[in-house]
Amino acid sequence: MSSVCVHGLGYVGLPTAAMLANYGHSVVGYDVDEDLVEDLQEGRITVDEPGLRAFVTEALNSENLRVTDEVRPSKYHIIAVPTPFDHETKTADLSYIEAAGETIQQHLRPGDSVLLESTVPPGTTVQTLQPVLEQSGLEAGEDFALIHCPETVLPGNIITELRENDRIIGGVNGVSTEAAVRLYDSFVEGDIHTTTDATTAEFVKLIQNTYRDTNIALANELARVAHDYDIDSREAIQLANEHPRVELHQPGPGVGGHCLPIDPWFLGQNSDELDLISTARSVNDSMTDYVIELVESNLDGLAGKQVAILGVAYKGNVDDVRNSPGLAIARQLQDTAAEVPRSVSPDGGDPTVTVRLNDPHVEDQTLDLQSLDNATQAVDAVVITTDHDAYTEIDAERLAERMAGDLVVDTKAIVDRHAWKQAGLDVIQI
Ligand code: SAJ
Repeated sequence: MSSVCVHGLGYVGLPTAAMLANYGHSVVGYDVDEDLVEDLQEGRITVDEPGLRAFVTEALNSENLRVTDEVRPSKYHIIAVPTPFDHETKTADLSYIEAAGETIQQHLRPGDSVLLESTVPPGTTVQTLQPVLEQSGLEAGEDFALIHCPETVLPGNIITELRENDRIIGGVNGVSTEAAVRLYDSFVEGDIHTTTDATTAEFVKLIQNTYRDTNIALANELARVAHDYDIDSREAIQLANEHPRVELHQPGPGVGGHCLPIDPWFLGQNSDELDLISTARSVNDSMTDYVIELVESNLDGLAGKQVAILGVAYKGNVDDVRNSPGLAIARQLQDTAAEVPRSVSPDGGDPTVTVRLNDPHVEDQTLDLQSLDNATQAVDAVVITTDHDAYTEIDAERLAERMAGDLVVDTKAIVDRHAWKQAGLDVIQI
């Protein structure tokens, strides 16, 4: 069993720290956010991730996990800090990684290992992190091990995936790779794949998310084409996927979260070759416009209309609103309405669109979230933007009675279209 210091206690670092602690390692969880440290020290775990609260509590109670605002010398340092992306310049902010490296180098000893788990542009481990760590006077690969080991956990299923997913381990040399394998082998039940090139490991992580983003873009484009032929895109995709070498993803209102909409751009940090990849990004980003066009054309204009958006989380059954398609649609609807000149609004009346938001998983004081009943009362249209399980249980007849209009745009195709039509609703699915 080893001593481990996990730097960054977010949605990857915290479960990783708890996992290692629950497998008997002596773990220090460190974060620069003093409020977060205090919350965790007092057992408050605020992330809405299935099973996480009990899992972290178990680790804290065992005393194998201690949360501190001080770094300790440790055999392993794992970095799981954010790498924010600037959409204007299309560059990643690596300052959190540099800061973590700066802290670690002050405690680094010969024989220690430093593992970077954060998602980064290719080359970051060697070009950005290594020089900072070597300020310690120690040499990467010689005196200490340096490894990129990308996290691959799916929000909503983190604890299971942390244990069961395969891992890619890319050390800067063989000795580094072996040191990391020893640690991950203690809890990973999936296969561990190794490469002795950290940059390859960084690249692999990015192309996994790029594959998914590009595949979803194809599904989104096909859904729009299918709509023009009056075909059910989901049925067509399901049938196409019966072929042993076809695996199309599902269309929707766009791609949200903090990985798929961003990671493909990391590939472009030092390459001009992103052609299909950037087009796929544009296709996915344009889905919010497409949803609005569907609402607008089926309501004969937006001016003066009331629209309920069901789902501001970026995907089903999570509470995370980062790059949420639902929120983007809500904001765009309001902006579109603001641009409608008064002269073209029907009867010269109020040109603004009233947008109401509902989400059973999200608690966000900055958003005016309403109960399902309030959000849908007297609206002209309902747009379902997130595949929360709760939305599959909506009573269509009660909804139809509450709404003023009858339009439902179900961007995730989660409701029973035929039953909802029988309840008097006009359901359009993407
Ligand atoms: N989505 C679709 N159609 C699909 C699947 C997803 O429109 O068929 C949308 C979702 O609704 C959501 C977005 O894509 O808005 C992203 O959701 P996701 O479930 O595909 O992925 P994330 O961002 O929650 O997690 C991804 C995962 N990557 C892969 O599956 C390759 C996860 O394993 C990574 O660990 C995570 O990114 C990460 O941290 O990089």
